[in-house]
Amino acid sequence: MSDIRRRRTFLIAAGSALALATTAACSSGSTSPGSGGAAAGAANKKVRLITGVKSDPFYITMACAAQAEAKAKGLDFTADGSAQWDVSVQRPLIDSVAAARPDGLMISPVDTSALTPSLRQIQSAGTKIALVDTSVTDPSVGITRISSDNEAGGRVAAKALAQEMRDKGSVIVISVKPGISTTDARIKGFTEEMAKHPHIKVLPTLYDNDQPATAASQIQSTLAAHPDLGGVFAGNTNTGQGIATGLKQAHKQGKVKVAAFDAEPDEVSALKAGTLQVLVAQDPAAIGVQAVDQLVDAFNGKPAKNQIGTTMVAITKSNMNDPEVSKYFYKSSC
Ligand code: T6T
Repeated sequence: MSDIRRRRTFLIAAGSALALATTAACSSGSTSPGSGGAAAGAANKKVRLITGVKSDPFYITMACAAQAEAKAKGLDFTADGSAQWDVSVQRPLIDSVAAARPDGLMISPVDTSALTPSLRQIQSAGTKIALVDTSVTDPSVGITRISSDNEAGGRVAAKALAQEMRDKGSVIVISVKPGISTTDARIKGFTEEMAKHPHIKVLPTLYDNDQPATAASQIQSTLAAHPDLGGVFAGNTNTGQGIATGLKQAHKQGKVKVAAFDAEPDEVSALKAGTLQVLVAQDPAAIGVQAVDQLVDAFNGKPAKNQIGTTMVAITKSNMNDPEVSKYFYKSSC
């Protein structure tokens, strides 16, 4: 297969959203990501980032790129994040931002509705909100929503897993918790696509609360109850990590096929070892950069793009050493 064709086979264009993203970058008049300088309107504006989980390499990668872009655009930027995926942990961070009344807030809300009243209050006090990665159900919150096309990512995971499973056996989805816009969309896309494979039985979804140890024990109890288990879809990094651990503990690595979202270091190592078979990597850096640029446009009186879709990449052992692919591996530090 030619290089170009091979390259095309792993990029998952976020459909029209990706086209929109490209269009946005070109037509909104904003300087392209990474370029220096910003019109006077944005100079020294205060922008705060609150991520879903501070220690998560997906959000670390996003924050590093956003920090660099904010510096290049002359913004006063700081990043923070929850210690764990929990409304009661993220709410105090939001409250402290509300008190500081920054010019811009980039946030990955850990729930689609519980934090909306606080976000609406911040927005009505004049802070421009960019929703990055996760979002909220209320369409009035945020000048822009920037994320992967998570349903499409779930569909790709289902297609890849069905192929790995030779289109037969049982499969289970393990994810974080219900009520997260991104992982809910992945599950939707996955189960709708898997419904097209009549010889694959989809077991009830399990939730691990973003705890790898929980995912590890869940996969082992599933194996005990369903000896024909042939595949697993892991909804995010910690779940992918936990499933890899659980399969190794059960001596089933490589026998039970796994498609996992994201590409944090432990997932990449598990892919290399053959414990995971497919990673659906996102582009958290692009999400961070695009959010900074949309806020700069807004500070300069330009219209923001309501919805921006960023790229995802299907990574396997066979393409993971391609620099065009490995550039999507997440970082654990800047
Ligand atoms: O998968 C990402 C992110 O897109 C999702 O919203 C929450 O989990 C991650 O941060 C990975 O742990």
